Amino acid sequence: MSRIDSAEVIITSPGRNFVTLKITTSDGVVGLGDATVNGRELAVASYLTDHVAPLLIGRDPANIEDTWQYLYRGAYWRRGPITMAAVAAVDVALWDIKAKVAGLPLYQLLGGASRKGALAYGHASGTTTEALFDSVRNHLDLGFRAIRIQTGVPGLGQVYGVAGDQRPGQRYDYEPARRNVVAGRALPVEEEWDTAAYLRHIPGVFEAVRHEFGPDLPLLHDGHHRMRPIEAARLARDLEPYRLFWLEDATPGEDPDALRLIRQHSTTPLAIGEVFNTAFDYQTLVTERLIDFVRSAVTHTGGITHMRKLLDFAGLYGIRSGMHGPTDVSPVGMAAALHLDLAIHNFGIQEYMKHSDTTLEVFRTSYTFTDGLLHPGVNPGLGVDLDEDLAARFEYTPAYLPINRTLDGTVHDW
Ligand code: EZ4
Ligand code: CO
Repeated sequence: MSRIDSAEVIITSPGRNFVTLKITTSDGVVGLGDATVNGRELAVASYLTDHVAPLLIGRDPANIEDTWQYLYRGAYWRRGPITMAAVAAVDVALWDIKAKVAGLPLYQLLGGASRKGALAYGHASGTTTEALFDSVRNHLDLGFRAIRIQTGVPGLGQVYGVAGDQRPGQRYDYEPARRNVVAGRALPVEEEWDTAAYLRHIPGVFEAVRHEFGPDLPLLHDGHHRMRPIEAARLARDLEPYRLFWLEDATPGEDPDALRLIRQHSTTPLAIGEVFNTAFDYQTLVTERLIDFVRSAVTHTGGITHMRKLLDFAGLYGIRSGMHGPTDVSPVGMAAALHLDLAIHNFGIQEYMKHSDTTLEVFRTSYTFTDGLLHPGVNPGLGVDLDEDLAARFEYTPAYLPINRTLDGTVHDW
């Protein structure tokens, strides 16, 4: 029997922070798992190093389901983003090992390919409509066949999800977490937010985009959890003529009843779940058909083992996948998503923000993006190698997601 010999946590920051779990077996096989939780990286690193790695030594790496249940139930304190990212990292590393031992790309162990590649959507954004159009054209030139639309709002400064100083032709390079040091302390940036101004502005933006780019291009929009239920219902209704692929995170994730209210008023497809971490978070949303897409990331929702169950469950209700794929999911987490995307039947779309060149030097990936489709590649396992010497050169640097305040200074949902 093969044994787990070591489980090490590698923290690196090639432009942004990543936490990676590296499991090595007694046969010398190495598996990688992503454990990056944006802005809370050291919490999950400690969870793994102090409470999970010691438990793994000597276990059979082949028994993935058993290890998943052992960690999930054994913790007693079930669920939560830190716990589930830690469990996910172990799970993905063990799937990587199993597929390497089999000499197969991971998707083959998940049932093989159900499609040629995973339809990806890119993030177009602009502080003005003109800048947005330029960004959309840039994405079309890159081959994207589906595009998320975010814009600035008149009267507000920097808005979350919108790249700041974009120049024509420049690669979209928005990084949600920011390194902001005030008097020696890393603090979240504080941004202004006004929902009424946003609700007035967005329908016109979509009208302009449809006018410019036609009726066929799949368009998506992310509300970043910023609306109250009735505001979200209004926006979903106002956007109906523009036939969105989805409206994402219209309301805060912890309130599933809010989606029921949106549903009562609109046929705009709804997506939610990037801040969810178990299938239980989706139970009502799925059985009552309150959503159309599951936004979880493999990295944040218990790994391949748990995501597969969640997506099979959602598939019974006609609900499809739309996995989270921001730059804070590492290339290891992205590769895991792509293997699952390729294998499941109820795939919908995959979010794709290309990592920086520096990140891709540290994490060497075999996945490809061609003609709008992502493919995990055919290397055994996940198909990602980590250059540890290079990784060690990029030290952890605190970076946080912004805080939103309304014009009177109240902390706002987002
Ligand atoms: O806010 O990844 O759909 N994508 C997003 C992202 C998330 C960040 C949080 O870490 O909403 O930009
Ligand atoms: Co989102």
